[in-house]
Amino acid sequence: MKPTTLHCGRYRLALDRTRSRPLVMGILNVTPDSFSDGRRFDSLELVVSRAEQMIAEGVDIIDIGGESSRPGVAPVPLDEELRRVMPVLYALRDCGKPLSIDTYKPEVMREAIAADADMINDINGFRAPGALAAIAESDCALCIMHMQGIPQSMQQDPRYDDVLHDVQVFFHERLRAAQQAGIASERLCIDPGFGFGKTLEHNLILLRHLGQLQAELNLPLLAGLSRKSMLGSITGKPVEARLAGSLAAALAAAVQGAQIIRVHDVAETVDALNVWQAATAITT
Ligand code: 9MG
Repeated sequence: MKPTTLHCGRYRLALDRTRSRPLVMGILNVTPDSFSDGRRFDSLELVVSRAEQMIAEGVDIIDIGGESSRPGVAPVPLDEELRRVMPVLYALRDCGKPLSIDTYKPEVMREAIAADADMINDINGFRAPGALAAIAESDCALCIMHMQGIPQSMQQDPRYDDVLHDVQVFFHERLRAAQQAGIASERLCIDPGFGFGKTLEHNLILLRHLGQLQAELNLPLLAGLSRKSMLGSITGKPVEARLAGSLAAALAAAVQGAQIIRVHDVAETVDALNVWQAATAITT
């Protein structure tokens, strides 16, 4: 039996494929390269209006991130990440959609939860000392992502004995740690971390076996493939021309059982998933 609900802070998210399409998590970047002029006040207005647009387009969760995790990008200091993320979280607090914070820093997690964040999306799988303790007492959801290495160097010759097995072992260990920290399994979802310390072949093995991963761990599965370089490797297209590849990847993940899809292009992904859902819905 697949999990049918995710306990997500102020929300209970239905994940039942017989009733609804996979959920769409919209990416809301709050990094200087998201803006042309770098002015903070205008930036906040721009970010909030992008969030409003995503809501109008049917987004189910908004993922706010103040640090780029692209390969090779330098880390952002704690105070700068807080300066980027917290005003956006305050501004969107009552927007009616669950708010996820994309961070691996326990201090950001604590501040975000105090400001009503509903989910923490951690590319580091809550491995930083104090990360699980920072969120244990709250009722936010956790997205535990697999990453080999660190963003600065993770794409330099990633290797596995058996990528599927190694990722499964990672999740078993993280789930044990979460359980020991007193975190209920209803709050957890997992993500294989496409592109995070993985070659194209590793990514494709994981994508083809997502269903197996989901069945083995019996937790909601989140997949992030939107505009990623693996799609560029397959299509030969630059990042700004990867919409069709991103939609195909979203559908491939949905077919394999992903229940949450993290994307830049919300309207197009919602349409694609709605059509897929209508065409394949289990009605009995
Ligand atoms: C922050 N971030 C960038 N890519 C991601 C992915 O694939 N999954 C999750 N959970 N977060 C991501």
